[in-house]
Amino acid sequence: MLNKFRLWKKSTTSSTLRDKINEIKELPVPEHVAIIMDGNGRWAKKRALPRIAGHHEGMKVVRKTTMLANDLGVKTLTLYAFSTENWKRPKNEVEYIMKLPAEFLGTFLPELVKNNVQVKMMGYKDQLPVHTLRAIEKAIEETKNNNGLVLNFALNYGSRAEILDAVKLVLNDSKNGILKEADLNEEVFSSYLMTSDFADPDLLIRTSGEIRLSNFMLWQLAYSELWFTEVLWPDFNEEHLLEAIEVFQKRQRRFGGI
Ligand code: V07
Repeated sequence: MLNKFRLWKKSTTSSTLRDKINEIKELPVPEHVAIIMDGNGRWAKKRALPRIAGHHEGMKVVRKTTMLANDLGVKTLTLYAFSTENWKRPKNEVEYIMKLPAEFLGTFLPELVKNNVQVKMMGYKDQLPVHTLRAIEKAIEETKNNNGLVLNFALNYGSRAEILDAVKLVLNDSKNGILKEADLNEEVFSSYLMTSDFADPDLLIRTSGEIRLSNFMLWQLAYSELWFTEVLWPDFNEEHLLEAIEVFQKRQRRFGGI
């Protein structure tokens, strides 16, 4: 009887998004999802649009992804919005991208507040334009007491620099007698990284068909499930996120079975 039911359920292809969400919620959902939002420029090029049009479209996908992750009960969503390498892009493109946090928050901050989302940021703040940093810090402040999804933007972030800086902090604490060599272990070292507030990602998603980490959370992704898709970030929708989480759940089940 149970098998029959399962068979019937499997062959039902017309299940709505809501059904799928509820199905996924029955199994453990990854607590921390990290996403490399790649393919915005290529999406624009395919449509003969300027690259900035792809970034703007990608921004809308950030909102939809955040809302679904929150709905699913994901605890932390880390989005790679800008790498330390991205400064090499044309000046006008960088200037445009740096206006996106303020535009995003100008439009969606009330919704984030209403949905109990907490905004955070990791990365090198010093090099960011003041208008960019001000907008983000206002959002961090206004959402600091929320206890739903943590929406963590990696902005001007690079993992090797992060690790190197952690080593320097460790050396300094060692010199000052705050940290003894014998007390340094993986957990303690982790606390010197920018991600000290977060658990390691359970699932990494990268869009746009590149099978690389590109200097993103190298230490933190040591044991994470990796999911790569050809879908370009502006085309990434609810179905795609659910698919990635479904695959994650299947892998976890197999792992648990052995
Ligand atoms: C950016 C849109 C998404 C695709 C990837 C590149 C372009 C949202 C933000 C953002 C950042 C901080 C914050 C609120 C929103 C953002 C950058 C680029 C730099 F508090 N999208 N988005 N920031 N893109």
